[in-house]
Amino acid sequence: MCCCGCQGCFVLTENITFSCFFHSSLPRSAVTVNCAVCVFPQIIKKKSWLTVFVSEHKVIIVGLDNAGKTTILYQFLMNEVVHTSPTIGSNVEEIVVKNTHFLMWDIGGQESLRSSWNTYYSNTEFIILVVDSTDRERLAISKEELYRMLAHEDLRKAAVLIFANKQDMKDCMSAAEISKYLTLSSIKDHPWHIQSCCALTGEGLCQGLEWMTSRAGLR
Ligand code: G3D
Ligand code: MG
Repeated sequence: MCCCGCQGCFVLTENITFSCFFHSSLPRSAVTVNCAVCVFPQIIKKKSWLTVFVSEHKVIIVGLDNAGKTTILYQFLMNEVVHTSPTIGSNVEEIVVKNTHFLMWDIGGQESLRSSWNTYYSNTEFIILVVDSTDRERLAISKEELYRMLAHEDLRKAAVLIFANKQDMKDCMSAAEISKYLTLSSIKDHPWHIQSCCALTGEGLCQGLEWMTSRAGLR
């Protein structure tokens, strides 16, 4: 179903949401999918007079598949764990923290989707990189993706929050270990912060959001 209630545009698999290019700068609470026919009525309906004057900070949530990106997004939004399926395309939600509005794009992390991450980069102020702290084998790939993003012109001014997720799991790597492996201390041209967390309980997520909120205030 389209986000304006229109039924006829797309057939969606349960738990998979799509986001529409036209709505990238619009605040919303829950997004399913938009069709061309519905775009303009939707703009009028969703963009209330109040929110026209509120500046919004665009955030992309990236990381390999299964890292916990979608779980984190919905913990932010609802403070509860939602059942997730691999994200095809993206989910987008508006999160408001202390009057700071973040428009968060959770982007699918499967290998086949990573080459299209750059289509989301324009106007991004924050990158949230989610790392599965138990996934030692693929940490090198996360590192490669991180440095590829940091070198991208459209992300020149972006700040990076790294979530070392799944800290509840036995034998997980600590945030310090991940930081060392990712050589975060060598990053001088982007503000960064690493935060250990558990998306299932929400532990550590607020601290990450607080860091982002404090940085958003500096812009
Ligand atoms: P993704 O969006 O990065 O691909 P998801 O990842 O949010 O879909 O999460 C992938 C799986 O990891 C889900 O399990 C989810 O419940 C689990 N997960 C996410 N965060 C944590 C965490 O902090 N700790 C633990 N133990 N598991 C977590 P399923 O079983 O549904 O595939
Ligand atoms: Mg996902």
